[in-house]
Amino acid sequence: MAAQEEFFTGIPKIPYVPSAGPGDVMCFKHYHAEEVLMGRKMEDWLRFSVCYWHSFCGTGADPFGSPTLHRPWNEGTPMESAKKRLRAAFEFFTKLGVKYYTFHDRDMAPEGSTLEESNRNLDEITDLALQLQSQTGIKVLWVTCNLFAHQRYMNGAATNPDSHVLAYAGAQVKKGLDIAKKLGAENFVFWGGREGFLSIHNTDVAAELKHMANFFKMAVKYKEKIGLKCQFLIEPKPKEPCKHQYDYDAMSVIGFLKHYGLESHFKLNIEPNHTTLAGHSYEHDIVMASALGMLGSVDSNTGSPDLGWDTDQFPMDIKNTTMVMKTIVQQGGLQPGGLNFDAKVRRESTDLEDLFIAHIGAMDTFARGLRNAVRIIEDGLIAGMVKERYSSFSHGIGQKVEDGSATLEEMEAFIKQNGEPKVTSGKQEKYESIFNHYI
Ligand code: XUL
Ligand code: CO
Repeated sequence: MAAQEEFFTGIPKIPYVPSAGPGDVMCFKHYHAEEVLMGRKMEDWLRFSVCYWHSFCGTGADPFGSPTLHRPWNEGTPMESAKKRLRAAFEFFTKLGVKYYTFHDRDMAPEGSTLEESNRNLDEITDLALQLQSQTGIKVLWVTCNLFAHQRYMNGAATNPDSHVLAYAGAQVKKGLDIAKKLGAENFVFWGGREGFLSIHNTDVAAELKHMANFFKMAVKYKEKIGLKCQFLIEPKPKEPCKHQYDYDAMSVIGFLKHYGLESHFKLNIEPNHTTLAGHSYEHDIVMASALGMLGSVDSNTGSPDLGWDTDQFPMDIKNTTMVMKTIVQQGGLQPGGLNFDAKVRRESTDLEDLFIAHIGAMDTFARGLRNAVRIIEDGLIAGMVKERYSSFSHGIGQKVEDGSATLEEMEAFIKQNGEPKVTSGKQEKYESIFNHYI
């Protein structure tokens, strides 16, 4: 057999070199896959994943400018380049040492002129994906269906006012679930980019929400029918491309799921750049989803908080990753979810090696976050202070509130007996100073 074409020539498997200097950006200085922290390998805490759409389909085009990223795999017919892209992607995953990848159906294989043709394309390309997976041991973290790019979806997919369009989306998701089963995907994501509205005047919100819930119920039913054992995830985002998206943020999605009785079938895939677009702090939705037992996976990227749009940058802020990893370690990990780099190199970062530099930098940032989080948790100082802050709920009237047996009459009797509570400092700056000690 002829040797396969190499796309990232001159780049070896990325090594771990903790002593490397500041200018050495093609090695890990903090991420050491095999090292065990709190009883688990770093790679199992972090479960890194590379996304297909930005890293292998991204062109660098923006609304004001043409493509800047000219990749060697974009050659030949759409099907030929889909195969080259897949081989390039697996070379990249292997050299980077990342065990998971994510993709949309339409970035893996080109859309045909009919559903049947699109499905045939997907069958052919995923045959090759399956072969490359078994050769390398690389796995699918999640699959998703692109229900937003084609013009048929301009008024929504599951929330489209035309049931014909909704049916198309259903047919597409059916195939997406089959592909997820074929490739052994560990999760399946729904991101509702066009599930929302541009104008409230032409929108029946109650009908659309009900249709979306029924759409999810169909997906749950089909998943069970084919015996697909993966976690369903919804990815919140407040806006862009719609003016308002129904899956606004973690709490809106959890409320939606509970309202329609879907909460046991789904968890959340939180993307911090979406969280900041919703006006929250970076870690907000990760903390909220985790607190309610609904954090399933993370699209680990960042925005520029001074911009109002989704820039999908690689996460390079150690304070942010420390807060995220603290939450993840405290909930016992993300499995079967992971940290998926839904991030793109800037359109000005045009070298092929920039793809490596970006991922390595972000992986090291998360590795530092993990190391910091482990020290915070093992020291127990902050946890002890928080425990003390809530200690009044472990006995007496507080305990009755805790276990749900207290009444308002008891509250009144307690106050008549004990009078005004004393003022207790929240000690915010003390917590912030202690947190900074670990960074
Ligand atoms: C869009 C976004 C998507 C989803 C998958 O903002 O984050 O790439 O992650 O469709
Ligand atoms: Co995302």
